Amino acid sequence: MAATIAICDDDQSFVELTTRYLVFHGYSVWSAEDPAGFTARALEEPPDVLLLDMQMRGGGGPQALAAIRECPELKNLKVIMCSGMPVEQMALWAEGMAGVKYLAKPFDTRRLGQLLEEIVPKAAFIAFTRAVSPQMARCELTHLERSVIDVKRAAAQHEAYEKALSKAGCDVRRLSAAPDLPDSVFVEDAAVVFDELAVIARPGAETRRGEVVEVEKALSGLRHLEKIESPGTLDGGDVLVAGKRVFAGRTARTNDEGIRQLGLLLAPRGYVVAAVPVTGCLHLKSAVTAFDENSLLINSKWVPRDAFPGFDLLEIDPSEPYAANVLKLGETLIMPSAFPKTRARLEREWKKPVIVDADELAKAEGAVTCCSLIAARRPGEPRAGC
Ligand code: CIR
Repeated sequence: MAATIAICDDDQSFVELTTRYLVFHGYSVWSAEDPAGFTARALEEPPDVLLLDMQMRGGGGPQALAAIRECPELKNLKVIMCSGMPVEQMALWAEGMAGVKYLAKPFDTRRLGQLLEEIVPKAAFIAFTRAVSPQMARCELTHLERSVIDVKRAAAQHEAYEKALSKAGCDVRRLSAAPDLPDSVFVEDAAVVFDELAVIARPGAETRRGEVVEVEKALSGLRHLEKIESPGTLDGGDVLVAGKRVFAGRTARTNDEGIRQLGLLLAPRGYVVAAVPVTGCLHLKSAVTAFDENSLLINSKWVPRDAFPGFDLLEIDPSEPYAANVLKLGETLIMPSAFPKTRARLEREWKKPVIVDADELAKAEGAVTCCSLIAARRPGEPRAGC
């Protein structure tokens, strides 16, 4: 989750400008105009960092800092003191106080950004997610028989999955829910995010086209956007990115025109797109995903091995055809609990994956990559499996 920054300052225009900057950079922010107001709220809603003004009408920052250090719940709080005074003078005021940094006003907001990065390093990835729709039972199904979906159980599994994403280093951002769109939890299909741009998909299933609107809004502040246009269709779940090599599944959802447009959008940025035939499953990434930059987990009954020259290919256990969908984030590999035999193979060949229950979501033909849309926070962050 995003780090929370509290601002304690009685200068409203400073608070407004700084809040705008911080929110734009993905922080949660709240403010108080005096130390008493700050302490009361901080006990309810502890921040990660306090931006504390030195000279407020109702009492100075140094006294406030001393009071915070005496409060057991807040004594370890990281503080950035700010004032119109020179930094050296501020440092004298708070001499000997651990966990305090200084910023002289007016300050360059980028300097504030750098200080915050040092104090609370941001997550390496942003993971967009979306709540399970109460209408999930009406989801699209292609290769599975319809079975009763326990929406509450699916939602609980989805929440646990979001926690696993956080633990893996993601800043998890839930998009506003779309209760009328049964498949909206599967955000992966609405876009593909690269370091240089994001491509807004045009889902092959008409019932899913409305899902892209909110995803496009969310990505617009983060990346340059391009779009797959009619008559092209493309689902994000059909696009496997491994460095500059991009594989696009030719499926019932993604057509040749969609793949052609993707290739044209990516070529100027140095990516090479290869079309891959897929049979027997919904998306390319139902059949193959990456468990490290050079290694793919594959079900070669659904996708040919020779489509991936130069990669090490690990076969799933044949008794677990749906096991090839795993989500790699930095050093973490997330995998569903339903595939113990393939998991044992992965543990032998790679290392222990993080296991989540996803069987209720799987009844809607979804798997672990489908429930999030991952964007590297810093370009170049290794994220095989996207
Ligand atoms: C669909 O058929 O579109 C949904 N019920 C499942 C989508 C799963 N998404 C994915 O594999 N990327």
